[in-house]
Formats: sequence, structure tokens, C-alpha cells
Amino acid sequence: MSRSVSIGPVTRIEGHLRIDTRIENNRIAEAWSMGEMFRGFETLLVDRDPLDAPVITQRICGVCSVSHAIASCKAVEAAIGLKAPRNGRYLRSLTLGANYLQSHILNFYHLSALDFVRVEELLDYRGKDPVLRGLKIWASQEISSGRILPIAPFLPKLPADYVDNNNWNLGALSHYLEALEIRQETHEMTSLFGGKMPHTASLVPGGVTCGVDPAVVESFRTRLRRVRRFIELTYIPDVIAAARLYPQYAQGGQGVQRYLSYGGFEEDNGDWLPAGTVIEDRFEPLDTAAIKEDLTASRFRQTIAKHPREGVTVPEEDKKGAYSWLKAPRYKGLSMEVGPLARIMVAATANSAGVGDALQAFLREANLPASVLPSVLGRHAARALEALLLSQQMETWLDALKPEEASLAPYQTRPNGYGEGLTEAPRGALGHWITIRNDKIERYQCVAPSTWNFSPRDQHQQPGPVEAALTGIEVNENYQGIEAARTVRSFDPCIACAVH
Ligand code: NFE
Ligand code: MG
Repeated sequence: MSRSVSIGPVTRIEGHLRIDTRIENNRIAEAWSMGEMFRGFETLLVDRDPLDAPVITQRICGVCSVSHAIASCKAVEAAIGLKAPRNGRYLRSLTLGANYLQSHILNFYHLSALDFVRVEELLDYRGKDPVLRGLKIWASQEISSGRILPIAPFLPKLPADYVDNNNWNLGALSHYLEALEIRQETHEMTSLFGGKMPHTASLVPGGVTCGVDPAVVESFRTRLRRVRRFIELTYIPDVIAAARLYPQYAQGGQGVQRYLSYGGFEEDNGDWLPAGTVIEDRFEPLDTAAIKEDLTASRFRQTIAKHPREGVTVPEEDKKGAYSWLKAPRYKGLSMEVGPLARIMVAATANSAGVGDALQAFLREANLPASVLPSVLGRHAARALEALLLSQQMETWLDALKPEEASLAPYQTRPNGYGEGLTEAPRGALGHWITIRNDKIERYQCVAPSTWNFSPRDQHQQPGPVEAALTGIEVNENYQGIEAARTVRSFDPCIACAVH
């Protein structure tokens, strides 16, 4: 017997996402990922000054605006022949790194973990555990204020197989609150060099305008260490606990198992995270000429699949056969997963930056086999591991800053040019492509991480990575889509970015 389950809108994400599934014999037989809004940033950039691009494109998103600033600055720099000095590059990495830490902790504690937590524990709890003091104070304030909201952000929830484990359920809720404070630290770190957050003021083509003030560097370092302690002592153990308590999610939702990373976090001897792809378990160097966006199932005027350098954005709301406002990026014609798992897989397969060793150590300590990585909780583990490695590496970038050196290159322009700006955003590979003619933007195209992951089918009916990950997942006939929600959130969707 076949039935359909639709989740729309998917909550606790940015932007409007709908997931439709067809279920047969208690498994998802087919899935459709649908971006349900059009925004049009690419079209509104046309005819503007190239210097406007980083300012405007940061507004694509309130979560990952730093990565849009960096992609846009790099695209403009490539087009006009400018290079940020060393300090500028490290300040960008530190600002982006702080934004990663913010975003990864957000995804786990505030967006995803609740799918695995029985929040009713909060109502029942009468214990005295000091670890839970914050939670109790918060709950009692809510109750004494007369609002019927002690579990307001947490209910209603989809019915599911939540484990009956007080340590986990109450611990995760208490860490939910602690993570809010930790994210405040990370936002402050971003604004120490970025000027403000979201939408930094200091990241411009040519570098970063704030310079290197040793007092600010030490303020950043103090906060970084507090965040790092939280990652080591709380975030990592919680992800490992989730993998033990929900072993079925350390297996299902593998997806396409093809991974792409643009690489990022430039150091003196190259990028800390390498660029490349993993296809059929083999590392290959990245060739960005092999990227094309297919429009077959996208609500845009039909053209052949094009490289973003030639891409056009002409909305066509009622296009026959189209079901999403996302384009469908493909690499050598293949749908590719991007994001923390992809970055870890690419780096580990390329055996770079010690990521392979760190991954092995992490798996050993968690007593988990490598086969758990391509899975729902494997994506969360990769995100947590990346946060840990990043929080360690960022100290070396602080040490690399030189107060006596410039962080900004003198501005120069060119009336005509073309530039590709690639970076890795928290959710994965982010590219901006700009063409400048007569000092104005002639063409601007973005391909965001969630565009890759949440893309619809293409001309060959090949599903996007999330559609593929959902297919085959076992579902309980009494539930209303929790299995799909858990899988979708492991990819950390941002549809505001994806449609841009
Ligand atoms: Ni709006 Fe973003 C990240 C980008 S996702 S969050 O990370 O670019 O597509
Ligand atoms: Mg685009």
C-alpha cells in the first residue's frame, strides 16, 4: 500500500522548504525537495557597482552572511585584480571560523537535537542536579510569569520513538540553554573583526578594514577558548550519545556518497581544508569548469544546463514539470553532497590537514566504525568534529596575525573583468561568479551549499542529494514524518541561501 507524507513548511530552518514523500511498505520510495520561494538577488545585482556586491549578497542570509561576504569579495578581487594581504586573509578566516562555530552549534542544539529529545521530561522534572540549574530557573520563570510556555520552543512535536533516558533528555535540554550563551560568544567573536553580526561591515574587496589590535585579538582568544571547552566537553559527547541512543540513525540516510568541497581557510602554505571531490571513494582535484546548473525541474525559463559564468535567472512560476525554486547544480553531471561531512570526507581521503588522523581518533574514542559516517548522525558527528578541529586551528591563525602589517590592499579597479569567488560556508561549497562590464555588474550568479544539497531532479531524473538520502528510509506507519525531518535537518537546510 502506498501513502504520501508531506512536511511543509519544514520548521526550525531559515527559508521555506517542503518535503514530499511517497511511502511504500513502510519505506520512503520517493522524495521531492521543494524550495517554496523566489528571492532574486542575482537579478537585483545587475547594473550595480561591483563594490555593492559583498554588501548586498551578505543579506542573502542572516546565518552565514560572512561566507557570502568572502565569496563575493573573492569574486570581485578576481575580476579587478586585487589580493587581500596576509593579515586580511587570516582575519577573514577567523571571522568565518567564528561563524562556523556559531552555525554548527545552532544546527545541533537549536534546530536538530530536539528531534531526538523527549521534552515532556521537562514538565516532570523535580530533581536537584546543579547541572540543570539553568534549565530549572528558566522553566520556573516561564511558569511563574503565568505563561503556559515552559516548553514553548519545544512543542508541538512530531510523534516519534524518543528514548526514555533522563540523563539524555534533561541533559540535552540544559545544553540547549548553555548553547545559546556559547553562540552569543561566537557572535561577539565574529563582530570583533567583522564590525557587527550578522552582515559584517569590515569585509571588503582587498581585505578587512579593522586592522590587528592585540587587545581585540586576546578578547577573541578568550571567547574562543570558552567555546572550545563547550565543544570538547559537551557538543562532542552529546553527538556521540545520540549515535549510541539512536543507532538506526547512525546507518540510514547515506545519500549519494559523492562529496564536493571548494576548500577554504587560507594559510601561508595553502588552504587548511582542501578543495576536491570524492567520487566512488576516490579523491579527485576540483575542476570548477565541470559545474553546471540544470533547470529541468526548477521554476526558471528553460535553457540547457549552464556553468554559472553563463547562468541566467529568469523566473517562470508556472513552468510545466517544475516543482522547486532551487536550480539543480551538478558536477560532471552528478549530484554532489556538500557540507561538513563532505569536507571531512574530502580532507580525510586526500589525507590532508591531519583530518584523517583526527577522524580515526574520534571514531576510536566514540567506539564507532567509519561506516557510520555517511548517515544522519554521521553528518552531525562530522559537523561536531569539524567544530572541534576548527576551534583548535583558529588559535594558530590568531598567532599568525601581525599588528604592524596592513590588513587591506589599496583599492584599484578595472572597468571590465570576470571573477570566480569560492569558499566553504558552514553548510558547504559556496560560489559567486561576477562579470563586470563598463564598471557595472553585467552578470552575477550564486550557487549556495543548500542549492547543491536540496536541489530537485535534473534532465536525467537524477534526484538531488537530500532526495536520494530520504529514499529507502524506514518509517513507522504511526509517525507523521519524523524520520524525514531528522534526515533533512542533518543537512542543515537554509532555503534563504538556496534560492537566493
Ligand atoms: Ni543561509 Fe548558507 C551556509 C550559504 S546555506 S546558511 O552555510 O551560502 O546554502
Ligand atoms: Mg544561483
